[in-house]
Amino acid sequence: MTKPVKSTRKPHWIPVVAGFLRRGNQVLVGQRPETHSLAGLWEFPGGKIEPGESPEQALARELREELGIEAEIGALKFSATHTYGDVNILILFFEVQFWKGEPRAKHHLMLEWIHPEELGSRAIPEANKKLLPLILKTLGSDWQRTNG
Ligand code: DGT
Repeated sequence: MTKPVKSTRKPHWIPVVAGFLRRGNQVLVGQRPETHSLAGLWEFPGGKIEPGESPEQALARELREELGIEAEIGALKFSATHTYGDVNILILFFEVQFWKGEPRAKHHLMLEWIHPEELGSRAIPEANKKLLPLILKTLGSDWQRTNG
């Protein structure tokens, strides 16, 4: 009988949330600050879930801290896993359709509203590159439903 191979280290999973904020047919992206990992890359606003928070609470907090808005967190669109060296992330992407206030770059180097197709030519996190077809499909089909 073969025994299952035991790993000496437990995988370390970091739960992360990110939001798709839309304006017309554009989506909001922010450029990661110099002081953080993946500096300069364009990401969807969000961050790590803190202990005791639900994913929605975490995303609402991150959007308050990063953009200065009070947001109503919508539907979970999809989740994915990604490994950066010895760090594993589980990332949940939510739709965010309603918020109070105008997003300001309180954390990012800058914010931009872009057409989703533009994501393909931007420097974005590896995790999102892998997910690009799914991201485009999600944003594309939503817009068709909302706009037309
Ligand atoms: P901190 O304060 O340094 O713990 O940072 P947080 O809580 O703002 O979290 P952050 O942004 O450093 O961690 C999010 C992780 O998820 C990071 O490894 C980058 C990765 N990630 C991949 N795609 C995205 C995305 O679209 N948005 C965000 N926010 N993070 C992403």
